[in-house]
Amino acid sequence: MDLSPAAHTPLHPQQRCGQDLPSQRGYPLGFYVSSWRLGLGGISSRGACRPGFYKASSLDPYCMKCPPHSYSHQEGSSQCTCEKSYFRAETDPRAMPCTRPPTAPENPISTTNETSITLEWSPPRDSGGRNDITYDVHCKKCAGDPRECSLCGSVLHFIPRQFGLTYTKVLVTNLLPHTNYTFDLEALNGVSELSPSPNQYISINVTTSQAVNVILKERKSKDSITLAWQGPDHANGLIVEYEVIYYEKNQKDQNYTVLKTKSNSMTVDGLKPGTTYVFRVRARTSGGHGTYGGEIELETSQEDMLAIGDPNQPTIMAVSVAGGIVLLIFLVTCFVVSGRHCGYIKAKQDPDEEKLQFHHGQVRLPGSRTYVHPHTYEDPNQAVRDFAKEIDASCIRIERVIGAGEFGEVCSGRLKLPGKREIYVAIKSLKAGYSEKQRRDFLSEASIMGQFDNPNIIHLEGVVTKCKPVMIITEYMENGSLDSFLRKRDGQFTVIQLVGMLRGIASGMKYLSDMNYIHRDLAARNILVNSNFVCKVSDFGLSRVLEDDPEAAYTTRGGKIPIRWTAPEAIAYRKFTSASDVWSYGIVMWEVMSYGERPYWEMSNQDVIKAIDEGYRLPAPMDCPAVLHQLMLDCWQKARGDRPKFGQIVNILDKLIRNPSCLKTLANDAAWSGNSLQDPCTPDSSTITTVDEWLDGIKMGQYKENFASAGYATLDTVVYINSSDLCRIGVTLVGHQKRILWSIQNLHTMASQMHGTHIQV
Ligand code: ACK
Repeated sequence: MDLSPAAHTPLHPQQRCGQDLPSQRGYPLGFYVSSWRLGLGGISSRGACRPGFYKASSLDPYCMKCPPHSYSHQEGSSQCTCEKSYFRAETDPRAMPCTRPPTAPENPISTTNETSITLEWSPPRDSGGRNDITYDVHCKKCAGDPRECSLCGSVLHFIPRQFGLTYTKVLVTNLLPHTNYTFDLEALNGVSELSPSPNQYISINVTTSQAVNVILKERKSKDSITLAWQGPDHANGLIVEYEVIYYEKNQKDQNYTVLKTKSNSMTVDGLKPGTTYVFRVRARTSGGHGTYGGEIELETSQEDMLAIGDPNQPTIMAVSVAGGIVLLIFLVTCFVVSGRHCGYIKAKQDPDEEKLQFHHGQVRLPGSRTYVHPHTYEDPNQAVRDFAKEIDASCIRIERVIGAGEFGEVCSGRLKLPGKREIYVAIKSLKAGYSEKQRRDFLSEASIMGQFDNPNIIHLEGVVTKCKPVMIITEYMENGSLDSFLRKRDGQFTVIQLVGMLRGIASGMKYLSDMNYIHRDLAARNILVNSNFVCKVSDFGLSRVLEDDPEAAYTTRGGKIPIRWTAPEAIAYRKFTSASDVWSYGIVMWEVMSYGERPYWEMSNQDVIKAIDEGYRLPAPMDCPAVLHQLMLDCWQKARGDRPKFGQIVNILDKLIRNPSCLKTLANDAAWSGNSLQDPCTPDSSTITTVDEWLDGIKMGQYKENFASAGYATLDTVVYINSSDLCRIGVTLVGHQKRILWSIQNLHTMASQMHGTHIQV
């Protein structure tokens, strides 16, 4: 069998079935084609053009048929009038069809970086018949209540510009910290201003984070440093406390300390003389934690002395004394209220491994950890109290059931806390008749989730434990879990949008690994997607890997593990680390790039384990950029030390987003390597003899009749099919087209590699 490369050209991401790609800017392809020229056929007995025809100039020899979406009712018309809702721009030739404004841009996605945001979107579904689309971005700023929104004014910077954008991406900088913004993305074309209807737009809501940036003053002695700082300019609520993190320069990985205070100053003592320390401060308001401000490096003095050149010494002394007292009261209160569990304690998942360190009345963190395993608490209810806010059940309105979890139903609803605006939430409830252990395990998810504060980690609103049913309330993610979301939208995103989603997940995982939290069940089904297509890592229950995940299977050692997503060392001897999470992340990348395909398809778990052990890895999904497949392969390095860290993955993806040209080379362009698993979409070519068998083999049997009636009777004819042929045959879904074209390509490759090195699925 021979297959010319042109025979299976992939679809352009924006191309829809039966729709040609645009040609000349502004005008639809072929509008000038002479099919509208009808010669004498359009001339009446009196020599004038008949209705439905026109002649632009009396010198023209022919009458022209009115172009699409226009008409002429009278004889002798010199031009045709546009139908209702269609228009002709001043510069449009009369022979050009009338066009209309575009629909709204689609699939908006935002990436927030403190006070700057990148917005990206897909072109409108309907361009209105034109090819001169531009985009305008309008911005509103809302202080909590949507009724209090105002225009953003000219303080924001839009790069490359705010109006008349020709690309589907813009960077917005200079945003206020911790503020809600709404960006309306509007698509326009050459006739938008002629239409009386408002332009169609789509909104993206984003919230910037809040940083404490400025450390105003400092005072140093040989073993202490006093800091004072200014709170964020625009906090999103009352400041509850500040958190100061510090460590010896270059020693962050060994040891750092987190302290809390309600004051705007703090004296940190017990420091080494003549040593440089790095400090960062963040605020916590009723709305949650802000981001840490920039790093400040300060060196303790060799001798006891006050900072030179500080004109505010008396003030700072007073502030520091006040701060010290507040801090002391705060710490004492914590000890009284929480027993041994004050502030942050070590973040290890094995409760026995390390002991807490107390030092100078502070809680010291061995290593760079802040995650606290609920098992480190003698009383797990205390962990819930420490990390999750108790919500009064009367503030919650349950609206509908959206799914089922191990412990009970998952519902959507609304939460209205006093003094706050109503928000949509997801509500997980614990079904009646639970045991104490089930209650503890159920609530452990809240104790874990409540410690995280990151835009790519699902946010805990609080818990209801004082009445039944016991509930966990989280932010609502409109698009549900990532795997089903992608399956529903097969082929609908640009590669950059997919990379944006992957970047979000990697960033959430970096945050978790920085906190020394190991997820163990990272998979697309455990990622949730909101209305802006922001992906957030979820599913933090203690027992979930064992019980809740339908993918988890028992291993020979008795553990229950989601085999297809899990690194070999974790399957073999339960070595779960951030590096094993990286392996799972590689599988998530594959799931995303294949729009929710099942990893290793229908292979059995045993075959997957064997294939991986023999060195086989998943091949690149259809249309997957080569760099992304390479990154997946890196995540699947056998030696876990050779896998990239999440921080490196975020950096790589950031670079790709900044330089999309790196994504142009597709992995499928290269010949199959011996390191690939055979595509299950391509059945064993030696056993296929008919088109029907082939279609059944790739689960596209529903198109048998379409192929037959289009005259594709033998496999030889099938191999020349391209995407336009598929449209004509009646295969209109992009996902199905991709599957068929990919299979054709692989049929061809298989034929030339028959009896080759691939393992049989
Ligand atoms: O794919 P889904 O719609 O997304 O179905 C599952 C179901 O509940 C059972 O887990 C959905 N789900 C879970 N948490 C949330 C959430 N925070 N927001 C929206 N849907 C959620 C999940």
